[in-house]
This record gives sequence, C-alpha cells and structure tokens, in this order.
Amino acid sequence: MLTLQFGQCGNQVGHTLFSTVAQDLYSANTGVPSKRNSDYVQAGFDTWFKELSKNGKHLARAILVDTEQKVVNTVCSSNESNSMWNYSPANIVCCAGGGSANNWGYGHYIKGPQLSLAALEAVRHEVERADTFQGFLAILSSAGGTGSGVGSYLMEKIRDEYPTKTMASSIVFPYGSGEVCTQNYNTLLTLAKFIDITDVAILFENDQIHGICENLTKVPNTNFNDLNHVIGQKLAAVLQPVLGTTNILSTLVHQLTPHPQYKIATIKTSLLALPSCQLYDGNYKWNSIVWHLKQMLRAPALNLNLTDMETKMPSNSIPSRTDFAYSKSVSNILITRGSSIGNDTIVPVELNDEKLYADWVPHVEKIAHLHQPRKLLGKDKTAALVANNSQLHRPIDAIVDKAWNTYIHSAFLHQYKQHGVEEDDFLQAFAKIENIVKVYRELCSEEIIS
Ligand SMILES: Nc1nc2c(ncn2[C@@H]2O[C@H](COP(=O)(O)OP(=O)(O)OP(=O)(O)O)[C@@H](O)[C@H]2O)c(=O)[nH]1
Ligand SMILES: [Mg+2]
Repeated sequence: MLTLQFGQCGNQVGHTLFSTVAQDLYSANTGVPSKRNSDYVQAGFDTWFKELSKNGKHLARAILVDTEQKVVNTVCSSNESNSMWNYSPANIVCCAGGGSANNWGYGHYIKGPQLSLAALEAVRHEVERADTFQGFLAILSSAGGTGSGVGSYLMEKIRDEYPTKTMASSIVFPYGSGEVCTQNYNTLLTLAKFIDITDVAILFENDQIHGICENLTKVPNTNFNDLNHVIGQKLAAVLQPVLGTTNILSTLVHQLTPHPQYKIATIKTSLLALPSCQLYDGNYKWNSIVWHLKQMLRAPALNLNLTDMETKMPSNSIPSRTDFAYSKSVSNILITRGSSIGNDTIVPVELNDEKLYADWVPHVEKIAHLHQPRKLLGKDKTAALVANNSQLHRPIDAIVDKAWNTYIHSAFLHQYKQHGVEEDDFLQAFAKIENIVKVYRELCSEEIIS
C-alpha cells in the first residue's frame, strides 16, 4: 500500500499513523505464538514499510506532499533519534512558499501542476518496487488549500495512470466553528472530486474526534496530537493485517460499496485508549463489545450522544429494552483483534439485524467480519466497525448548508475565480454533494427519532 500525505493535516495524521503501526509491529505483548506473530509482523512491514535505510531504520511506503516546508520538516525530524522508522528523503515532494492560502483553487490549479511531475515520479518509483501492490491511501484535510486542492489534483492524475488499482482516501472534516473562512467551499470542492476519484472515502470529523479525546483524557486542552492519536488508532485497527485477506483496501471497497452512489464510511471503535490515559480495560466479553458497536449505529435521539457512546466502556449487561431505532446502513465491516477463547467467541449476529440496513441491501452484502488473534498495540481486545451508514448525511449536509449561505452572497468567490474555478464548477459540486446528502438521507426515511 502506498500512503500519500497531503498538506499539514495529512502529514501530521500520516506521521501518527505510521508511528502507531510501527509501535504495534514492535509490540512484545502479542497474545499469539511466535510463528503467528512473525507472519503478522511480516505482513505489516510489507504493507507499510520497505527496505531498511543505511542507519537501520524501516522506510515508510509514503509520499509527503506539501506547499510549504515547515510541517514536513517537523514530522521528518521528529523521527531522527530513537524511532525505528523514517521517511525516504526522495519521497518528500514539497515546494518552498507559504502554502495554498486555504484556497482549493490555488492548490488545484497552481500548486498541483507545479508538484505533479515530482509527485508522479515518486509514485511510479514506489509502485514499481512493491512486490505486490495493494493500492493507494490518501490522507488529507478537506479544509485548507493543499490537502484539498493539490490532493485532489494529484489523486486524479494517479487515478488516470493506475485506473485499476484500489484507491481509498481518509478525509478530515474541519471543526464546525471553523478556523478558516473558506473551509466549507474547500470541503465541498474536495468531496466532489474525491467521490469520483477514490473507491471509498473514510471521513473523520474534527469535532467528533475532539469530543472523543476530551471524554477519554478528561483534560480540556486537547490538541491535534491527541486527535491524530485517535485517528491513527482507528485507521490501524482497520488496516493492520487480518486473517483471510492480503489486500485489506480492496476487501474494504468490495464489502463497503455494493452500490456506486454510496462510497463513504466512518470507523467506530470500541475500547479506544490514548497514550496519555490508562482507561483501557479489556475485560469485556466479545458479545458486549459487538453490542456496544451496534449502539453507535442508533438513530440520533435527544438523550443519545454518539460521541459519548464511543468512549463509554461496553456494558456486560444488555439492557432489557432493545427496540431502539437505528440509522440505516448500506454495509458494515466488523474487524476484531485479540483472543476469542472458551465461550467468549465473536458472533457478529447482532450486526446482521435487518433493522440496521436499508431494505434493498441483499443479505450477503450486509456485514462482513474479519478477525486477527494477534493483539493490536498490546491490548487484549479491540474492535472496529467500518460503517457506510445514513448518519453520514449530517456532517456533509452541515457543510453544504454553510457553503451555500456564503455562495449566495458571492463571498470569497473572486479568490477562486482568479485561479480558474468557475461558477459552474461550484454549481456542479453543489449538485453532486447535495445528491450524496439526499441518497444518504433517504436511507433513513424510516428512522424514528425516539
Ligand atoms: N485532525 C487534525 N486536523 C488538522 C491537523 N492539522 C490541521 N488540521 C485541520 O485541517 C484544516 C486546515 O487544513 P491544513 O491541513 O492545515 O491545510 P493544508 O492542506 O496544509 O493547506 P494550506 O495550509 O492552505 O496550504 C483545519 O480544519 C484544521 O482543523 C491535524 O494535525 N490533525
Ligand atoms: Mg498548510
């Protein structure tokens, strides 16, 4: 797999992801015999890393793209001393300058073409040297100018060159309160491109991830580093090796996107832990954990905060009332890691409940379960549910609404026009994303708000 890190957010999240998987691969607390562990470690290194550097460090299969040096220099230098891995200097594609000014148009039409030759050369080099190539994973924020504009420009070029390879993207949505006044335009234009280019887009919302961090750590000064640890753990919980597939990216795409109109997913996790807090407790039965994940698919209701749900511990007693309303899914994948012994077996039947799915989803496509007995990051049990679910219409709808409010006042449009983004491009992007909101919302037409 080749990871492409775009802009500040993409490079910071990507760096934490690689640190997380490296820490996991070196973990001594595995819970499995050494042969099984060495198969896991081998598969993990093949996915994320290539040969050793001259000073004995694993080199990441990653390309770092930015329109300013600062962030890339920081993430590279943070690995200099005691880390077991590093980035290849040849894979840093960066131009001097002050970024893409939070402007999708500037990133897409000006900076993207400037970086394209070097970026595509680095991509070719990596793809050619991989024994078996799984596909691409792009990581970026939709709100700035580089991740969004340069990211979509380069992924479009890569898609043209590798039309049959799996492409997944991991897109971070901005805080709703907004640090950047053009963030909603940028997100609109980014999503409109990525929905066509990539096979699946995994969304992370900064507000929601922030809420998870605050709940976990109970400290008020949550920063990007904390957020990125949560995102890194969620991605690792899904993308580290599992039994039964050697290409997790294509498995995700095949299972999660049975219908071409539904290509977006989120990752829900039970039993998350941050390095800064020791709340983790693995003494829960698998059926409680699966039940807990199912509760994260409940339809929104006044007394139900799904972010809190994600940071609560599973309950070993299933409540007597179980007739909740659920948001409808197109498809889900359950990925479990850790031991399953005695009568504590993993039976994902709760997630096969027909109340969870739109009527038209064929039975075989509803839920897949993948397992890995090897512990993730030394934790007895972890579970992730990758959900392609109607809940997704809410954050996207909120962005479209705000973008539309700015657009009808023609605010900031001249900044985009000067780089070649026409009104028609905006209108097409609105039409595309409004249609996505509509089809996801229609999934839950039977949702009852209880
Ligand atoms: N989760 C998370 N979000 C981040 C991080 N860094 C920036 N963001 C978010 O990303 C958005 C801004 O995008 P950046 O990635 O900084 O922008 P860029 O792609 O570098 O583009 P320009 O700076 O405009 O060239 C804001 O919504 C921030 O909240 C990070 O490390 N983690
Ligand atoms: Mg930047």
